Amino acid sequence: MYWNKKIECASRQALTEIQSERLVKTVKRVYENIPYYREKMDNTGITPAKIKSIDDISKLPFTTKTDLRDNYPFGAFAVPMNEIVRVHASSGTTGRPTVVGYSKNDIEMWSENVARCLCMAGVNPNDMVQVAYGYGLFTGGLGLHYGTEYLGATTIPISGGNTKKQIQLMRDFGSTVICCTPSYALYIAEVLTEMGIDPDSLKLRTGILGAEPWSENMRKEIEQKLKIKAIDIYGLSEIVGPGVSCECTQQAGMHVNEDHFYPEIIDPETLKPMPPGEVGELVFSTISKEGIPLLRYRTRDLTRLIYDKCECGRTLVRMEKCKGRSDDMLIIRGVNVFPSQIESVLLEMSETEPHYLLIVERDDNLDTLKIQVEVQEQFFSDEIKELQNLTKKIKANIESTLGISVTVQLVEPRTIERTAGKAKRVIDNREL
Ligand code: DLL
Repeated sequence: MYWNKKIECASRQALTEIQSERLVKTVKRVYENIPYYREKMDNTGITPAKIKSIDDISKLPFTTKTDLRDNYPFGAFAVPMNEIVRVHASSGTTGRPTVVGYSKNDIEMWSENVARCLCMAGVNPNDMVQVAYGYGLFTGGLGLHYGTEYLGATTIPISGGNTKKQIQLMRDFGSTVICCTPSYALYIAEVLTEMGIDPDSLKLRTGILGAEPWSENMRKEIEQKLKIKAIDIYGLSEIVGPGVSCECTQQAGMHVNEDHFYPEIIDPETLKPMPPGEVGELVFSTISKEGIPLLRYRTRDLTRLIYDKCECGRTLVRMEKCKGRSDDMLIIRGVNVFPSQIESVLLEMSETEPHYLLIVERDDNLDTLKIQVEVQEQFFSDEIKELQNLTKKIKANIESTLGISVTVQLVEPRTIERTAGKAKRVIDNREL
């Protein structure tokens, strides 16, 4: 087992002391080594001497993805390139990728944090872990890989895709843990059914699932279909990759490794800190990283922090399952819509599959939302009347949740594209 009890069960005061000491050092380091931070701080009149403890954090300027893009590729690194042993990058949907660099110590720190996460999730050195996140510039594959090795479990570095092979190895090697996106986990379940394999015949018992938002209903579906405990793991490449936070076996919020990644919740409009326990945008400061330290990085992810002690004994603050991203939030005719709300409705209905696509258009200055929904095989009937009734029912359920009118289009089972990585749920054709 890899449980760093000294840190993970530390008192709030002990954690605050570690955070303060590390923040002060980080601020000094970025000021001295990263020109854009020095400029940012000089512009706002903040000197490292003004940051004496973690309580001073709100005096510091925010960092955004644009800052990293402006310093593409290596301008945000705080150490010379000969100390960088690895780079990763996130592609993003537009523009230049965001590049991150790791020193040897960063890789060690990252591996330890992922190992902590796996341990929280109940994974142990006897486990056979199938890492089905993509390997490469994406942090998912290598991040989980280093973590499972650090923990001492057996690692199967299969990467994403080739689902039949995934299933074959799962059977032959007796994989007990699968690491992949939640949408890919569902796809694996679908292929298992197609292949006529009973999930009970597999040894799989845990899924370490993350890299995209997923609802509680989606968790239930995955747990039932794969007969596993589905654990939520969170992270972002800018901060380190997977391993920033993870659920323990209580599945009641993700413990943040806050001795390395200090979380804050802000109001995305006013940028002011939110009162404790309220939902807002998650902001992280890395307080131990060498390669690319980031201060107050705006994640755009929406969640809240829970400071109560967890049943598992860990005192590390928990973040609730992400509600979505502020930039994924669609504003349709003035109403905020999150794809996860629609996902939840579809999962509550027995006739539909959690595979859907939202298509947003603007006709004559009016936004329209069309939702393509996959119908379950047994409900996909040739009877037009039945399909019409089902369409009406889905439409009514979604409209009562969102409070806006939508168009629902039923599509045949397995027609919405499956991916081995992050699912694409929205096509926004509006020209804004
Ligand atoms: O997705 C790192 C990762 C890999 C996390 C594997 C977990 C497992 P990026 O590609 O940089 O990094 O994307 C980061 O993905 O800001 C969130 O919007 C979203 N995200 C990641 N984990 C979760 C999660 C990886 N558990 C962005 N729930 C983040 C909801 C998540 N959203």
